[in-house]
Amino acid sequence: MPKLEKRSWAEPFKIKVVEPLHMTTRPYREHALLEAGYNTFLLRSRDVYIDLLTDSGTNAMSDNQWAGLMMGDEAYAGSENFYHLEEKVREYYGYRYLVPTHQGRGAEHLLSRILIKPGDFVPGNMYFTTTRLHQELAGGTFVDVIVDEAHDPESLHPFKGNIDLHKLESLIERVGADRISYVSAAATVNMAGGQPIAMQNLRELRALTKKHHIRVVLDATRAVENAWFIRQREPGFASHSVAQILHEMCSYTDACTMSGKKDLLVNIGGFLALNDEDIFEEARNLVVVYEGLHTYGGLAGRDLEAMARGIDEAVQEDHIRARVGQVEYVGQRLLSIGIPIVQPIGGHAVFLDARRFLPHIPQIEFPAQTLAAELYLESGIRTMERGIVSAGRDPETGEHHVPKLELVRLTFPRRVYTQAHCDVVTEAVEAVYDRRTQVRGLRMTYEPKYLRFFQTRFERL
Ligand code: PM9
Repeated sequence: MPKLEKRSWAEPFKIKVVEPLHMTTRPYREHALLEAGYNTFLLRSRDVYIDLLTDSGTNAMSDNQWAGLMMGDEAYAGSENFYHLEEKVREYYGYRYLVPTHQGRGAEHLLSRILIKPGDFVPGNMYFTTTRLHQELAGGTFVDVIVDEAHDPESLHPFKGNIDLHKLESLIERVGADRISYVSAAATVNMAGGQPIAMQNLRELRALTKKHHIRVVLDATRAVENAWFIRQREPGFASHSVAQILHEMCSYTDACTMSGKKDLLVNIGGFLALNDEDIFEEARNLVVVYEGLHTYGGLAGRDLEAMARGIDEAVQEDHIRARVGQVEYVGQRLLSIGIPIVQPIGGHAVFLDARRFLPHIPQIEFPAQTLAAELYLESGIRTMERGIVSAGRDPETGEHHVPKLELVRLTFPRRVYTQAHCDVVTEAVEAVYDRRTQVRGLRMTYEPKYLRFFQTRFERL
């Protein structure tokens, strides 16, 4: 058996408030899953034991952040907390202007409406569900320009989030720079398995796009995790702080959309941050229509404050080492018992490779959705499908998008679960793996129009 990566550090916090967990029986879960149409999004949280559905808004806030809630300035206009957040965004991300939004997709909506004209193309390093939908709703077409290695769960490329600049160049040649709204660069790349983009790649992207006068928009949702990977893996960065790396990453881009519910350790919140004054003026006007006044963007003052304080904490080395280290720990344990996962291990989650886990189930019978359902049945652990269901349908043809990656995401909320929980998780995965040949696929019984993975219902074949 390969040796386990040694974990020579412990969580850099102690627990002050606890929330009881509920364990259920298998017959109970069988019933709950049936009621939920075999979709883990439709389970009630009280029926879940360890919740690895997402790291979005599920983080534990620090005592400092909770104290910040009491400092919420709930004025309709000009809240002090807005100015605090603006100061922190300028300090760590480096953009001049800030437009708060209720969460990441609020920022994506504003930006897409402003920058995309019908018939435009938006190249990016793999699609993300909400990001692509807003691009499409604005009349754009997403074009995947990520490196090929990103679509191969077994490739050990250290920067599988990189943009293939040849793919981007040939798109520019084919459609013309005028029809490219912007390049959408995510750090890290969620759907590829939480994989980072390299600083060198961002620099080269900046040079290429500058030549063609094309903007670059960073999806900074997990950019701190990306910065950590750059420090670990990219030559020349070992002695840089995570904060310095984050700042440099942003400096090669014109704007960012942000879901603060991830890196920034809050339960709700997001923003659009940018350098261009004209676009800022437009976003500041549009936010009033869709989110709320430009100094609160759909959030309470206390939420803005928690996010401002979260930025300071997110870039602390102890924190980010433990956060990514916990995911690494689970990934290494699963590898050591032969479970097929995406490698290298990502920043926010371990991704099970459902194709190799359940090779007898064809993709059209939803192997990743099936595996997520089986894991819940086995153990009460909730995970998320990231395969053909998440990929949705082509809006032109109505056909399923058929992604190469058919994954189940075991997503770790920040500062929530202990190493003992992690061990229980690996044992549950192993138990399903041992009986994998008996598992049968699923059939769709209901499919909503947008972001179907949230609400689609299935039955067992
Ligand atoms: N990500 C996640 O679980 C939330 C639910 S799935 C849609 O991974 C990126 C890279 C994300 C992301 C949300 C958003 C949208 C944008 N970019 O959920 O609207 O991972 O705050 O952010 C989820 P909001």
